[in-house]
Amino acid sequence: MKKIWWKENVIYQIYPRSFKDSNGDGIGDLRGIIEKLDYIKDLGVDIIWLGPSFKSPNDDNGYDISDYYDIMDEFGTMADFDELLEGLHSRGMKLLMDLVVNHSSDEHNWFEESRKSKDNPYRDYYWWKPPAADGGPPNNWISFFGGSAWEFDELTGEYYLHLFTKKQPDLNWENPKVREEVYKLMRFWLDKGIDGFRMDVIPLISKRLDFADADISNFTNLVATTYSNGPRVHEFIQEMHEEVLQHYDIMTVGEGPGITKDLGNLYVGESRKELSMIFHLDHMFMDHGDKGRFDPIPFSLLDVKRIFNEWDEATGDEGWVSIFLDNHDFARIVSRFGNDKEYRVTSAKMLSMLLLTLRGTPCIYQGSEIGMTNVKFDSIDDYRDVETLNFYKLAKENGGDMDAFMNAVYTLGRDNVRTPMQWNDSENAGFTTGQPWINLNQNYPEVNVENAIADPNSIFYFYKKLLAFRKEHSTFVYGNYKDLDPSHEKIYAYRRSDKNETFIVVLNFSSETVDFKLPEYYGELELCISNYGIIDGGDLENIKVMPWEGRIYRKK
Ligand code: TEU
Ligand code: CA
Repeated sequence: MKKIWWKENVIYQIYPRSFKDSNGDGIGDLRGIIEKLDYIKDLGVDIIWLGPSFKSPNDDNGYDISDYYDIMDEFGTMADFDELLEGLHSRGMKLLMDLVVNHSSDEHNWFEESRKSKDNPYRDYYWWKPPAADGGPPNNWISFFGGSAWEFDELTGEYYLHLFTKKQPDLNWENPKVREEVYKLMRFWLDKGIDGFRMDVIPLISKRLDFADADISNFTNLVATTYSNGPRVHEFIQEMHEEVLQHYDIMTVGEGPGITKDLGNLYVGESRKELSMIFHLDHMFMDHGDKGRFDPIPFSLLDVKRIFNEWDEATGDEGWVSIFLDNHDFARIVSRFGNDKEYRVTSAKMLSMLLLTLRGTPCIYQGSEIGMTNVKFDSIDDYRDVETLNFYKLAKENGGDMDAFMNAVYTLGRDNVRTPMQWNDSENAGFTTGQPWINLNQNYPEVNVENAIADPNSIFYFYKKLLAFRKEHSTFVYGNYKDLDPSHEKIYAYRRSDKNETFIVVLNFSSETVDFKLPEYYGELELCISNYGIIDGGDLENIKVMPWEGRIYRKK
């Protein structure tokens, strides 16, 4: 297995719109991030993944780009960007930018040209199809954000494809001119000195050219079988590697909706010359029912363990993944996997032990380090996420159970992770002096950075300690992984070991005290870390694992 910096580092994801507002317009911006660089550095992370900050009408909060060569007005200027990059590099940190090239904004000049006429030179930058015989959309594909994946355009009497909102037309990667445009914009940012890209929905860029109707009965399967892993996806990414990626000392992480574990190493295998790693999403989609996110189904710890075990097995030494438990698209880590009520602090700390000791490059989402939780706004009018609002409208139109729908929004909606970062207990948690673009979580007087820094037992200092511990022991990076009790319904116990050291991690995912006995006895063990403090020593015969307790033992 190759040893390299992006396997050893830890990523911290910033959603710029919600991180820190520096000019009082209620919207986070790059200068706000610059103000907080010392805070980020002090936590002990290495790489910042910066959410899309290019010019955008913000139909999908920056994932709809209208100019790839300039900074979004709300976020500041190119000079601000250059100062942010310099501020990170001078602190020994790196910057990943968010490459969103499966689609652009409909306000990009490429699309404005493309829609003008059928023979416009930009027509084939996108996917245009005539109406079906019945005058309707060319096929039955549905958007991630509800409704048809096709939008009719009067002027030329054809439909265009958009797997996301109708303001996010899919780019046609079959067109070599499109690919050249993408490589050119990638070089522009890489030549400014950025350290790599997070690649938005990269497995979707190659379309199945028959555009045949698909089985749309289960959305997760539809993504895996019809939208993702298309016939030329590896050819395109290998060409990108050949044309751009191989010429820079950078890392790339592909967001992989639809990439199943058997296909993972085709994207990240060392010999593949494609991507450094991927975010697989199986543990994010596991509670999505047939109709997707707002049709939730229960999940258990056994599901989580099975997914991580199968992915670790499939990735092996040939590939690499990034480990994450939340991001700007999925519910808060402590609310979804922990207990954000009476065990918020304890379970948030326990979850950080999972996030930072599994095999892969960990990615911490802003606010996880202070235990920020899901939110429940009073009215749908308080919600901002286009996905939530689109599906709300559809549910209403179809006479859906709106209480059930709102419960799904409270547990799985994306605005849960987009409420402003909570800096202190002043108005708007110190995020803005203006009217925030989205309401805050009202627990900010208690849950905020200032309180965390003042409290030696805070989640923040636990993350900081764990990050340092991980840096001291390369076994957590390069060591192998083995689940020690896959069938246990409350305990997640695994081993990380290599020729240097052996660590045993024991995590209790329940509110009960659990009597636990390690199936494979390891003799003398030293208890290095527990979120309950160091309460006992090595004998693992019948330990009592407290509610939401996490323990890391080291073999003496
Ligand atoms: O997300 C696409 C994706 O597959 C999942 O994150 C999820 O399906 C999505 O949130 C819809 O439920 C990426 C970005 O992370 C997301 O913020 C964008 O909305 C989307 O692509 C389109 O660019
Ligand atoms: Ca601002």
